[in-house]
Amino acid sequence: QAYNVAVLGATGAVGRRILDQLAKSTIPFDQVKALASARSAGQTVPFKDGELTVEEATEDSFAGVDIVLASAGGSTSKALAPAAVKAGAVVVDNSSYWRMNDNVPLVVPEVNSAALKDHQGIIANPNCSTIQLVVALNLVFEKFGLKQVIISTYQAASGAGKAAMDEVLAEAQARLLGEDMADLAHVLPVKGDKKHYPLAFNLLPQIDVFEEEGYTHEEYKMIHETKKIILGDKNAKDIKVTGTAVRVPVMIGHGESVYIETGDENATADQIRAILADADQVVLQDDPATQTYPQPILAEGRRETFVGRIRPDLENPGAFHLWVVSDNLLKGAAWNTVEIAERLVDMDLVRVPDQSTFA
Ligand code: A2P
Ligand code: 11C
Repeated sequence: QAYNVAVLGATGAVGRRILDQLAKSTIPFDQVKALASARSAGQTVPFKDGELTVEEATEDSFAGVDIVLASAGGSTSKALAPAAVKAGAVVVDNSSYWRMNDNVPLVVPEVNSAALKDHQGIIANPNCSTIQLVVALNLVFEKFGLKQVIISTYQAASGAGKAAMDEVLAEAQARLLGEDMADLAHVLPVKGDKKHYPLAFNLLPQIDVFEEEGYTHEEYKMIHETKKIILGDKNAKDIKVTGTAVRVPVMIGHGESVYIETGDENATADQIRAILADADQVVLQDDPATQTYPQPILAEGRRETFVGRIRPDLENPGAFHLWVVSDNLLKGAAWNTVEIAERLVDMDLVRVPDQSTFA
């Protein structure tokens, strides 16, 4: 069987990569539709050796479509995903809108593809910083248990979209020419927030808007999404998760410094290295003698998650530090979305159940 696929948000940084990953995937596709806002209707986007003409996404766009791969923002997914499901399509959504909904599995295939069995037509793709974290931690959790996880992120500008990337480059250029760069900040740290600061030659400890207790929305996403994915249907004790999310002047590839307390005081760094060396879609880059460790410029364009700097905490037995890097636009977004669709095909789950709450 071949599937008709629609990519919603096909003109965006992630949507273009979804088309590329779809072309390289094992999904047997027939027709592929590129959908975006009315602004882009009639434009073309590259696909395989040719191009697709972009159509405006409306509630009527999904007739005959089997799979929707969506990355068009939360409000678009809120409005259009139910319409797609009503038309009989299964939606894999990269926005944050559906992630914490009890009727929506939140999936990283290497970690919890079993959750796909309960889908009701909408499957959510987690936040990029969550995905690489759970890929690195899941097998450690299964072997030793996890009591606590503390994350500090070093997140690339591309997480905030193309306009943010362009802004950083313009700021860097101005600074190198000896000009004032403060006036060039219009997007970061958060497009809709009151103040904007340059990211070039700077660090911004704000990703997304501030919420209760002084945490940002990005920090809450990492906390809640990690618990939903890792704890999932397993009989695990609650894991304590917290973190600080920081934007750094890198274009592509998020870094994460991760502190974990396992449930086994005798666990060793060599055991953790051995687990990660065998893990699906993880690349171990961990050799201080040869200065080998993950770096964003080495991860760009790759589907895997890279882990290194694995070392025991010097005070707490069973606790470790890790450094985790992944391409936030690929494993953090486009590839994970397409990979979920691959699993749906492999598990024969490309269908909307009769009792769906969304249909
Ligand atoms: P468009 O290019 O027409 O605005 P990014 O996050 O890189 O900015 O990409 C966002 C994607 O979501 C783009 O493809 C964008 O299309 C699409 N999009 C934004 N708003 C809508 C909407 N109301 N309906 C459909 N697609 C939308
Ligand atoms: C960032 N993590 O780096 C964000 C981008 O919930 O899918 C992804 C937002 C999301 O700014």
